[in-house]
Amino acid sequence: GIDWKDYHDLETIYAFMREIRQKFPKICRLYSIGKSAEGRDLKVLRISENPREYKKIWIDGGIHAREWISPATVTFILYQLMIKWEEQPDYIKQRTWYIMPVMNPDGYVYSRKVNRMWRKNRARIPGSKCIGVDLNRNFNIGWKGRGSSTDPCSDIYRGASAGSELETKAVVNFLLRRKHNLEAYLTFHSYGQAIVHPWAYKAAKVKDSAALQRVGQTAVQRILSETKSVYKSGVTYQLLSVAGGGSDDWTRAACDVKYVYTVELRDTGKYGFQLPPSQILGTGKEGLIVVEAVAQAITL
Ligand code: 0X9
Ligand code: ZN
Repeated sequence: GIDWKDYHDLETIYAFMREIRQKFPKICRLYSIGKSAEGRDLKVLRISENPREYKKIWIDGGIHAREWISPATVTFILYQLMIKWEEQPDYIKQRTWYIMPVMNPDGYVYSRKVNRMWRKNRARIPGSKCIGVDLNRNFNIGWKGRGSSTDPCSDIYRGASAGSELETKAVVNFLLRRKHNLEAYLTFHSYGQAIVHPWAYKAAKVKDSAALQRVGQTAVQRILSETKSVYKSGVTYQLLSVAGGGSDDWTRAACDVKYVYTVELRDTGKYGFQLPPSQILGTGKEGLIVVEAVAQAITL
């Protein structure tokens, strides 16, 4: 079974999602929102006591295969929300949660079994010997812009066209059909310890930048006092770098979501993507702090 002492296989993560649904059948719904390039299910768990009314918060992880701490953190968040569901405050309970721990299951499996440093999905690229598209360069926003590559052998290959990938399409279609009341989009990556908000594809600030910065900074402060980790918050373009085709920018623009954050989890480079399992719990807490700060900021 699952725990947060170690990283787990895709199968263990998917079994955990099924277990949660079985334990809370009245409020959970498990979707397969499509198939990956290699035919794996793309799974999303919905948790809601009132899906018609409550505001929606989306959380995803595992866009990038080698960032193992991301699915580990998202499953930790899911577990923490559910173990004390009845005692949760209204800003947690009166929400509709969509949780997708692994957006790129093929890449995750490949990173675990073959190449630890794999980043992209595992789509075959016609006319190339190289494999894989960077899903976080494949969304239809600033897609032809800077920060991505047209070379299929590059780790930041943007794909043949915007939204070309099955994984991207599945998420895009799912979110577009649910954009009503969608208030937050949180996507977990590693590493760098940063909580960033749009835009990434251009220098301009998003119209709610002040509110986004305030909530991001609240999370930064709480993390500092609870785990002593130093995170930064700011605009992606400035704090990280320019890049088109990201899931965060796309959701902001296409679904009109206010609270959009990309969270770069631990660490700051000592272990990088190969974060020791002993740091999963602490990092998971940091992810949960971000989720709680955002949920709290949204009016009921
Ligand atoms: O470059 C990325 O996709 C993310 N960093 S990572 O090291 N995990 O690959 C940052 C994503 C920030 N958002 C966008 N670039 N849209
Ligand atoms: Zn990433």
